[in-house]
Amino acid sequence: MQKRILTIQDASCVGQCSLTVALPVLSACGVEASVLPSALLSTHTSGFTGFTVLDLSDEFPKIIEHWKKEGITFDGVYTGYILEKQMGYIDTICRELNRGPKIIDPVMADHGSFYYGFDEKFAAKMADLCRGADVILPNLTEAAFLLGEECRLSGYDREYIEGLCRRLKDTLDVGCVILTGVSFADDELGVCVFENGTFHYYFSEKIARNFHGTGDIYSSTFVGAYMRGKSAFDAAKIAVDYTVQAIKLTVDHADIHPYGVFFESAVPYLVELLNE
Ligand code: PXL
Repeated sequence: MQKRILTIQDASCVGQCSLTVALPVLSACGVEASVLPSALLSTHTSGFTGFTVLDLSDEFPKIIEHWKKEGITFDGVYTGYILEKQMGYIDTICRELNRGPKIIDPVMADHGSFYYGFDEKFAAKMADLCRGADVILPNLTEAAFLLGEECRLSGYDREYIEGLCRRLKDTLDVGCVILTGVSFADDELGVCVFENGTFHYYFSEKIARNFHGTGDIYSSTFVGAYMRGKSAFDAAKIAVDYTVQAIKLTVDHADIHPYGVFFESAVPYLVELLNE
C-alpha cells in the first residue's frame, strides 16, 4: 500500500528548495507527503537579499494536538530546514505519531560555512535531534559540524570519509549514514553509504558549477525511493542519478535561472529509475 510520510521543512515561496522540491519529488515516487511547514519565506536565503521569514513554531503544538485527537500517524518522518525551538516538538512527533523510519537531513551548512541564521550552537542541537535516527543525510560540511569538527572539503582520502561516517554513527547512534558531496577525483562527485558496518560508494560526473537546492532534491529523492522499498544504497544511487540529470538540464541556462535546477523536467527519468 502507498506509504504516508510527514516532511518537516520550510516553504520558500520561490527558489526550488525545501517543500517546493519535497512535495513533487515524493509524489513522483508514489509516496503520500503530509507537511509540517517550519517557516514561510519569500525566497530561500542563499543568493537573494531582503527575503521575509515567518517562524511557524507556534503552530506546532496546536497541529500536533489535533493530529493526536484524530489518531493520525505516519509511515515515516523526514526533516529538513527547521528551527531550533521546533526540535522538542519533532521529538514528540517521532515518539508518538511515527510508525516508521526517522530520517534527518541536518540542513544548516554547505561548502564549509553555515547558512544564514545557523551556527555551532544550532549544530549541537541538530546532533541531539539526529540521535537514534534511522538515516541521516549530511553533506561533508554538515557531517563535520555535527561532530564539532573542522570541515575538510578537498584533499581527503577514504580513511577520512570512513572515519567521519563511523564517528557520526557511533556518537549519534544512527542506523545509516548517507554522506553526500564526496569526491576523490576532480571529475567525480558522489556519496558514501555506511550501513551495517559496510561502506558503499557511488559516484557520477562532477558538474563544475554549484546550484542551490540540489541537496533537497537529493534527500527528497532518497526518502521517496527508500519509502518505496528500495534499499538505502539503491535509493542513494537513484538520488545521485536524478539530481545529476536535473543539474545537466539546467547548466546551460544557469545565468538566466540562478536559483535552483530544472528537476521538474527530469521527473520522467526519476520514474524510470524507480521502475528499474
Ligand atoms: O536548501 C536548503 C535550504 C532550505 N530552505 C531555506 C534555505 C536553504 C539554504 O540556504 O535558505 C530557506
